[in-house]
Amino acid sequence: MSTQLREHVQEDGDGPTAPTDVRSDWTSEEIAFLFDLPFPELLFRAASVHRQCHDPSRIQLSTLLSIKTGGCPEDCGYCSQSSKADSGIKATKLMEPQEVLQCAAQAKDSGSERFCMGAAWRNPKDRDMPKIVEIVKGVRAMGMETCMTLGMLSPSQAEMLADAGLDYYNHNIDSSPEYYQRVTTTRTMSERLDTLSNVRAAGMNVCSGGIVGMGETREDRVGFIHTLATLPEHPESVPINSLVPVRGTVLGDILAESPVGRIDDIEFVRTVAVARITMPHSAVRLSAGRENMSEATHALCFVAGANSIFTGDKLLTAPNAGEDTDAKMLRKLGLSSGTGPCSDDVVGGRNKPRENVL
Ligand code: SAM
Ligand code: DTB
Ligand code: SF4
Repeated sequence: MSTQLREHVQEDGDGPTAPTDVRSDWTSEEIAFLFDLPFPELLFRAASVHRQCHDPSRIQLSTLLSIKTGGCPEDCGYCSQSSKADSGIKATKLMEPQEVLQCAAQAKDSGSERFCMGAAWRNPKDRDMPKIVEIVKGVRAMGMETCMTLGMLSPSQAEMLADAGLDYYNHNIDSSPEYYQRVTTTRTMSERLDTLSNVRAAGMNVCSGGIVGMGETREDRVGFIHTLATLPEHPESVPINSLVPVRGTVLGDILAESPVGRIDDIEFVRTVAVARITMPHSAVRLSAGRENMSEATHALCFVAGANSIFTGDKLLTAPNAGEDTDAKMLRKLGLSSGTGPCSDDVVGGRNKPRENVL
């Protein structure tokens, strides 16, 4: 191994207790090296980085709501909401602000800190923006952090959302650049990256991650993390979804026939650990796919540096673990909700959330 690589991945010497640098110059070789480490060593390094930057006993809780479901013109092979899928999801119109606020109030009562709203759009139309702005202002006025995922944004739409007070914008890169074009043909990775840079330029916090278990290779997972970890600024929030295979979607049908494409639990935990090491200050969120994940795998993910989950019985359209199950698990593991003070310094963005800063 080169001297440079040894230094960056801290193979020896001070190892994982060396000060945690934030780097945007990770090489694919370094990331592949981390993925290849003996599992206990990888976990130890990830856990060490985690406690330098975060309170390891705290898990941030977010809740999702689909504010406009189905009928999406994009052809993302994993998604039940694509109009190309035969998933039985009924297309709806954009919800009225009052209905959204009622759902947000319920989420707040259940202890959720952030309300994440998703729309099955390629991009919002300008005529949708006044309602979206009203929703952001309303949820924020309730004292919750706000996040939206509405598809691609123009610079002026990003400005509008930032002006309304939106704290986070979610826009996933989803996989490696190579695998992405096999999964979605109606848009490019470079368009995804343009939206991320519009969100950044508008001063909002960036939430961007992806999906594993779509039949991609280890090399694709390296490329996925490499793309995120070499962004000029790391996303404040990195959701790691495990594919929820939905019948009637291209990937759901393939994986139903050939479950070998499903991701192994240890490989999932490795992905979380490598995300933690390469993006030390980001919140790493266990997103879709927790419903069938064992408590033991959850526990390994939390050791590996995951520090956020989606709560509630439903994601956007797919089922989720559910509040009681999560509350029981967090209690059993001695973890509490919230993000605690030690990571207060990491979030930029002009709409810096008031309390539970990631
Ligand atoms: N239309 C917007 C977009 O594509 O950015 C927002 C909604 S989209 C449903 C948000 C994210 O959900 C996707 O980028 C993908 O990472 C995740 N997702 C969708 N379907 C999924 C599935 N079946 N399993 C796991 N993650 C999924
Ligand atoms: C993210 O990365 N995962 C969430 C959120 N961001 C919008 C969505 C998961 C969707 C899972 C499939 C569904 O519910 O339809
Ligand atoms: Fe549409 Fe988003 Fe689903 Fe793709 S992931 S089909 S853009 S809702």
